[in-house]
Amino acid sequence: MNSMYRTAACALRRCMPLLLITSTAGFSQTALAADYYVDADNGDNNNTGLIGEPVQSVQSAVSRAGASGDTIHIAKGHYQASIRTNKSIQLIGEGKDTVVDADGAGYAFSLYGGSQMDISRLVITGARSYGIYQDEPLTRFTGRELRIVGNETGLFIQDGIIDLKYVEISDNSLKGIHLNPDTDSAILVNTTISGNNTDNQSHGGGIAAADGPDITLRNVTVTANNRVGLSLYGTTALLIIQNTIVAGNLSDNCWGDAINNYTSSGGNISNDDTCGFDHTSDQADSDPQLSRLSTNGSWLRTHNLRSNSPAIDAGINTDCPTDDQRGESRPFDGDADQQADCDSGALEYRPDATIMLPIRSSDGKLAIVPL
Ligand SMILES: [Ca+2]
Ligand SMILES: [Ca+2]
Repeated sequence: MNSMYRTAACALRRCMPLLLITSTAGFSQTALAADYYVDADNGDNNNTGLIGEPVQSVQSAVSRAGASGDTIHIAKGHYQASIRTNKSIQLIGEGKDTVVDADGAGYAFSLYGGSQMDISRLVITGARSYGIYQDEPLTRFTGRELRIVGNETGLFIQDGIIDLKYVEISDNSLKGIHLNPDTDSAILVNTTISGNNTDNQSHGGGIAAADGPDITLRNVTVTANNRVGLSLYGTTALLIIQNTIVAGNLSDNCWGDAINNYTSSGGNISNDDTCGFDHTSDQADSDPQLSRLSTNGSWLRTHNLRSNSPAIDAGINTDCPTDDQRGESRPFDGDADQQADCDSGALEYRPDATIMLPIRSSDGKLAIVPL
């Protein structure tokens, strides 16, 4: 009987190689999975791709990787790429300056046939159709710390599971995420879906799902999408929706018959009544007072909450993530009532530092006082 254990996975800002342990009929062997390196400026595709000998293209490193368990480290740089792979590997970039640009090709990444694909710390852009296309069969795609921006559709999922955390999906010209019926589940945490459907196409928007997928949204912000925020229809099931803002989308925030077929987990806010937010802690018809999409201290853009936002300390603390999309800790006492409660949405509000002013008092001494 064979078994494979993943002993370490990519965590926020820190990723570890995989350790594979294979046991066969009483015999066992242990091997470190390989690490490959890509550097647009200093790499050469004639290199081995091992440490100290980076290749130049992402595709070259993917070609060198084994079928399962290897990790590809992508240095800062601009990479023109359209990669189709069925390998179960990890790709790790270096944040805002590691850009994978499909440059008008149909996709930046097309994933199929693997059991697990992890991509983190990249900007994915420039796809004529899909930033990430998850074909069938793929068991699971995990995305962490990604900007998926400037494609036609950010993610188009045909099958399997997508698991997204700390992800910005913005300014795609048609949709943020499309989930086809064979999609098993979509799990989104600390993720912002904003400003999609820049071309104002009739069926665009934030998230669209048809007949089948089970969806979990926890501390997600869906706003400013041109037309519908959440389009859910048929047998799509919204398993969990908690501490999520669906507001300020061009037409209805939510649409589709599946919207009427779920139980809210609470802490949600919408500025209309189309989402069926009926938990006692939900706020329908309530403007969450979002600021514009901005970095807010992270390279992954978010919508900050204005100081009068009803989303501040309005979330459910059960299963509140321990940090927000920026990596700032949660929950934080944003309304200064000595009770730290989770906020709704992808960002945990922190009041601006109090501005202090020096003044000279009547006796001539300097004092520092709040503005
Ligand atoms: Ca809070
Ligand atoms: Ca509080």
